[in-house]
Amino acid sequence: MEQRDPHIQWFPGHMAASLRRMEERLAVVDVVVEIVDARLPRLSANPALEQIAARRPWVRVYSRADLADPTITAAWVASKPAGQVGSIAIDGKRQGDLKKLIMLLEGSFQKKGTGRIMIVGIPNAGKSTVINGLVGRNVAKVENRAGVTKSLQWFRVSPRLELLDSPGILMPKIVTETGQWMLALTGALPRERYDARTVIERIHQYWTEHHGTAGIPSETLPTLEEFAAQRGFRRKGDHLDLDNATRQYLKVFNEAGFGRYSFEQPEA
Ligand SMILES: Nc1nc2c(ncn2[C@@H]2O[C@H](COP(=O)(O)OP(=O)(O)OP(=O)(O)O)[C@@H](O)[C@H]2O)c(=O)[nH]1
Ligand SMILES: [Mg+2]
Repeated sequence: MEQRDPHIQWFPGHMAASLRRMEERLAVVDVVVEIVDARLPRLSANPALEQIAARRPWVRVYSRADLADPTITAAWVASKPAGQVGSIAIDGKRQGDLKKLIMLLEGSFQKKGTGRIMIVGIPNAGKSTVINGLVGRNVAKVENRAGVTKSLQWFRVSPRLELLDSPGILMPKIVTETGQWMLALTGALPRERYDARTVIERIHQYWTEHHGTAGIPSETLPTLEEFAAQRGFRRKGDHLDLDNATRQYLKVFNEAGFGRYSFEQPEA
C-alpha cells in the first residue's frame, strides 16, 4: 500500500499567530463557541482552542449533524463536559437549526446589550457557514476546503449578538494514524497534504471491519476501482479514470452518499 506521508499534519505559522490573536481578543468576548464535526467530535476538537474556550462561558456546536448518526449525535449533545454552558447539533445550512442556535447563544450570556461571541474550530468545521446563516447573508467567505478564513473578523447578527469569525486551527500534531486519515477524509486538511487514494484505502478497510456496528451503516463501501467502474469513470481504451473517481468518492462520502456515519461515541 502506498504511504506517501505517514505523518500527515498541518500547522503553518499563521495558525500559531492566529491562536495568539484569539487569546488577545478574549478580553472583549463574552462567550466562545467551539464548532466540532458531529462525525468525529473528539478528533475534531482542538485542545488548544478548548483551553481558550474554557476561560469563558463555552458552547459546543456539533456541525454536520446531517451527515452523522442521529442517535450518537444526540448522545454527544447530552454528554455536556464541565464548563460548557450549552451544546447543540446542527446542519449549518438549515434555517431551523440556526434559529435554535441563536436562541441558545442569546441565553448564554447575562449582560444587557450586545453579547460578543467568538467562533472557533479546526479548518473547514463550518464556522463561516454558521456566521453567514446567522447574519442571513453571505458575509463570510465559505468554501469546501480547509483554510479559507485567514483573519479575525466581527459580524453583527442582531442588536443582541456580534460574532467573531476566526481561521481554522489544527493541532500541531495529529497523534494517531487513524486520526490523520479521518481528519483528511472529513475535510480538515488541505488536499495537497495527503494522498487521497491512501485515505480511500484506509476508510474502505475501516468500513469493511466496522460496518453494521454503532455509527457505521450496514451496507458495504465500494473500493475505489468498483466505484469508478460503477459510475463510469473511464478514459480512452476503457481504462478506469481513478483521479476523477477519487475526487468524486470523497465528495460522495462527505455528502453521506454512502450513508450517515459517526466514527466516535461519547464515553458511557
Ligand atoms: N453537510 C454539511 N456541510 C456543511 C455544514 N456546515 C458547513 N458545511 C460545508 O463545509 C464547508 C466548509 O465550511 P466553512 O464555513 O467555510 O468552514 P470554516 O470552518 O469557516 O473553514 P475555514 O475558514 O477554512 O477554517 C462548506 O462547503 C460548507 O458548505 C453542515 O452542517 N453540513
Ligand atoms: Mg471560515
